[in-house]
Order: sequence, then structure tokens, then C-alpha cells
Amino acid sequence: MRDWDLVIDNVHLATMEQGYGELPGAAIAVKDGRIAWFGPADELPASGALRIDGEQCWLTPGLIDCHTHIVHAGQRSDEFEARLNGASYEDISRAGGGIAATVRATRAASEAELLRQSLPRVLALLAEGVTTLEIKSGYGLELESEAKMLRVARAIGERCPVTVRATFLGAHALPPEYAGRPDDYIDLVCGQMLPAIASAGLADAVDAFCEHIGFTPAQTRRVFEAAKALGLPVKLHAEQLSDQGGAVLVAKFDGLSADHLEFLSDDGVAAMARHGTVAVLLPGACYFLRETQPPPIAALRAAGVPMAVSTDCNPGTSPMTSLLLAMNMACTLWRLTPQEALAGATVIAARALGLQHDRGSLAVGKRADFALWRIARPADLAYAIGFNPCAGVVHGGVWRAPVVSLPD
Ligand code: DI6
Ligand code: FE
Repeated sequence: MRDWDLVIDNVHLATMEQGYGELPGAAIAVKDGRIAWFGPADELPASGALRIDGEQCWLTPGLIDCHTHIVHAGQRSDEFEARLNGASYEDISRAGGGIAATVRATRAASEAELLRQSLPRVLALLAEGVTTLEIKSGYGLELESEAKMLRVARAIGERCPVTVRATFLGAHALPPEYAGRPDDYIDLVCGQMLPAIASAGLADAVDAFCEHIGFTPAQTRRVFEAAKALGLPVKLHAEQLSDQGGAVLVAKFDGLSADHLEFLSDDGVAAMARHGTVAVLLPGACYFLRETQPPPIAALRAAGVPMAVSTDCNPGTSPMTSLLLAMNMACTLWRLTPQEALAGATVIAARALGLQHDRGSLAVGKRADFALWRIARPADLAYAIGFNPCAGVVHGGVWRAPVVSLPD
């Protein structure tokens, strides 16, 4: 007689182990926060302390948003308006707007205020079945403000039913006090900020923005070397606005992922394939900037580079809090299949965070993070626009109705 903590029956499973991994008419059992059993509902060998009727919903792994800047203060609709009046993202950035505007607001906000402003965005993701969330720093650009952002990221993971992976993005932009001295700022990032953030346990990975309005490949390499010396995995904002060779660089460091990639070269594709670097696709930023160059999806697919899909939630280039919409955009803008888009927000997104052994698909022993959906077929998740069919979430084995309210 097995005693499970939770059984959900009368569901259709999409395990995401191979393709959708469809298993209609199934049940799934949870013990100690892990998947203990799943299979045809009529073969369910025992019951559990809590039994939930899945009402013919589809049950997928909880969604994973693997690239966000969701912790920030203020917003930038003024720049949205300026761009619609003819300014480019680079013009705005060079004139002291762009990332620098969010840096000013984020530095000025108290830790409590930063949390207060960030929570509604997080809740929008959770209401759509997100159970794991990556959050970057990068709007502080000095030690105390970067640490403040990362503490807020940790606080979100403690207060909300979501696992947070925090990423140190100190090399996101040049802070105004270092204007004209990017190498001195990189000295600060590598020599002081990174060691302090690492020893406080505030970061799970390190990212940088390798771009002509960000940092050079040589500066990025220094950040990666410092991260590696501290035992932290790396990832990179690469080839978003131009080809800087960032994907080759991050692949050489066995990075978790190269993200954006609209201007990725054949060499970049080959290097990522060789090193198993995940391509994180961010269609929200492409859409919002009205970028016309798509990432080389067919080449990535042909080379076997795993593709994740994420919101890039940030105030400047992707003010988007819907991972389902990002999935739809990846299909409509870039021709991912709905199956690839769902894999990109589950099993491949887990890989982009180095969590593939623990979550991202339904397998016995993996963490019991599920989303239940009132849909007819798994493809519906990428198909509908602006519709949220999430009927419930299990996070670490704990059942919840869709999260719609602020935590205390
Ligand atoms: N690329 C992006 O899309 C975001 N950061 C980055 O390096 C934009 C951040 C912002 O504009 O606030
Ligand atoms: Fe980003």
C-alpha cells in the first residue's frame, strides 16, 4: 500500500520527454515534492492524502521563464512613445535614456519598494503556470544596488510559489560615473562586485551584454574568467543588435546559454552545437523593437542546438509578462512549431538554467512542478493569443489554484 501525498487523476499528460510525450487518460502521483508515479488512470495502484480530479485538463511540466529582468523600478513608456516618433533604441541609449533611465530609478528605490513594484509582474507569470523563474540584476551597476536587486530576486523565491534562479548581470551597461572608462568598470565588476555577490550567495550564474552599446568580447571574457574562478556558470546576451562573436565566446566557456541571437553567425551556431549551449529565443524584444532580422532558427534546428523561449521581461525592450505570448510569437514570427515552443518553455528552459536533471519534464524522481490547462491539445498553449487557460499549478508537490493575488 503506497501512500502518496497527492494524486491528480483524470488528466492528459504532456511529459515533454520526447516531443510532447502525450499520455491521455492518465494519473500522476507525488511523494515528498517529487513525481512518484504516472501512467494510465485505470492502472493507478494506490491513492494519496489529497486526490484531485483533473477534469480532463492537460497537465504539463510547470513553465520555466529562463531570461527575465523582472526586478526593476519604474517603466519606460516615454521611450516607447519616442521610438514611435522616430528615435532608435541606440539613439535613446546614447542620450542617457534606455537602460540608464531604469538604473536611476532602481538605484533610488528601497528594497521594499523594488519588491512592491516587481511582484505584480511576477504574479502575472505565475498565473500562467510559471513555476521556475530566472531573474537578472543589471540595473544597479554598483555593488550595493546590484546586491539589492538580487536580494529582491531571492525574496520573490521565498514569498511566492516559484523557484527563482538569480543571475548577476553587473556588465549590463556602463554606469554614468564610469563614462569613457569601461575597462575600469570591468575591473570593478571582476575585482569587487562579483566576489562580494558570490560570497553572499546572491547569484546562481553570471551574464553580460556583449554589444557595441554594451561590452566588447574582450571585456566579456574577463567577466567570464572571474565567474569561472568563483565556480559560477555563465550565459550571455549575444548577437542581439550586431554580430560580436559573443556566442562563440560563451560556448567556449561551456556557458549555459546564448540569448537573443538575431545576428548569430554560422560559426556561432557551430560553436553552440559543439558545446551544448542553449539558444534562448526572446521574440518579445524583437517584436517590441520592430527588429526585422530573425535568429537563424533553421540553422540552429539543423545543428541540433536546443532552443528555449523566454519573455526577457524588461522595461525597455520587452515589457511582457506572458510566457504563453512569447511562445506564440516564437511560432508566428520565427516558425517554431508549437511543440518546440512548449519544449522551449519547459524542458529546454530547464537546461538553460542547468536544472534539467531536476525539472522541466515529467519523469519519476523529478520535482513535482506542474501546470494544468483547460485546453483540447498541447498546441493550444502556443496557439491562443491573450487567453490564459491555466486551471491550477503544483509547485514542489503543493497544489494551488491559479495564483491571482499578491502574497502577504
Ligand atoms: N538586452 C535587452 O533586451 C535588455 N537588456 C539587454 O542587454 C534591455 C534592457 C533595457 O532596455 O532596459
Ligand atoms: Fe535580456
